[in-house]
Amino acid sequence: MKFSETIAKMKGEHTLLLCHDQADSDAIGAAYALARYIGGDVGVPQAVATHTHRLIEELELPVVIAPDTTSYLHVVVVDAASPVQLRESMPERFWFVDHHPQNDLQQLALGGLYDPVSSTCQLVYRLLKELDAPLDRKTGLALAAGIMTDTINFHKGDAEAFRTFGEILDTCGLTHEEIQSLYMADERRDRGAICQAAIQAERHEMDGYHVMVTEIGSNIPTFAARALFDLGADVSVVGYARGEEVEIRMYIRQELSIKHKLDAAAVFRTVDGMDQGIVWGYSLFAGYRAKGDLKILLQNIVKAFEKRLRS
Ligand SMILES: [Mn+2]
Repeated sequence: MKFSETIAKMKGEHTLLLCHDQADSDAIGAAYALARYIGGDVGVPQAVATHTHRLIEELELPVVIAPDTTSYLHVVVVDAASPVQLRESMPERFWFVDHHPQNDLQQLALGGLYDPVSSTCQLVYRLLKELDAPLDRKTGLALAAGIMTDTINFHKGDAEAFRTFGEILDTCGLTHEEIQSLYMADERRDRGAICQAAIQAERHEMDGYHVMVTEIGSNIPTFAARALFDLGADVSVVGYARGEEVEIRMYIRQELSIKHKLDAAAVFRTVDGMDQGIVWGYSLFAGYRAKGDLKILLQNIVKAFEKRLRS
């Protein structure tokens, strides 16, 4: 049976659309669109990512924190690649939709849709199209937002991602600017913090590549890392510390990642001192969260790149 038919059967039944922890827009967008069609709840294990708050507000979406997965007839996990990302909310029986290059959930799932494309949202769009489901404005906004996030604002992406984004704009009467405005740090204070982080950034040149490292005073390291990346960094690393809590985000340019066989998440896992926290991400982006000393961790990240790019 096609997974779209499975989805169709869930319609009207008590269903949970479960995102990975620190759900990003691709997860929330996919979950929202499916929830809208099926009529279910959207949940996350602990929290959603800061950059997704605006989208959630726009969608007026109630997100269930730490949902009781056993109380649902069906659980569909979206945009998650491994059980670790589901924490205590790891369901016993679940379906899944995902696009990550590696996925350790699929062998545990009842079934689902797996295709290592650019975003989960484009897979959900495929499903809804197969079902001839109507695409309202909010569903379009949700899916387009997810595609924008996972293509890193169209810095990368397969043909389907671009095509789907265009189709959504067309069908739902949306504009690129409307989707983009969900991600602009529209608070003047946040933009100031990003500018300040950029000014203070250290730039290391290694094998002709620009490795930029900085700290930011607001808890928006992902935005800042993306801003440095857009500025021209081949590797952008931004850390944020509040007391002992440390957040670090990193983007790596694809060309560099291929040339030096670098996987952002794998790099983080091997940096000195970073075994203490949680690492997530994939080849071109990684996130890190833990208690620790930010300055030392950032120095160790630089050292890790020195070792890899200069050898
Ligand atoms: Mn994704």
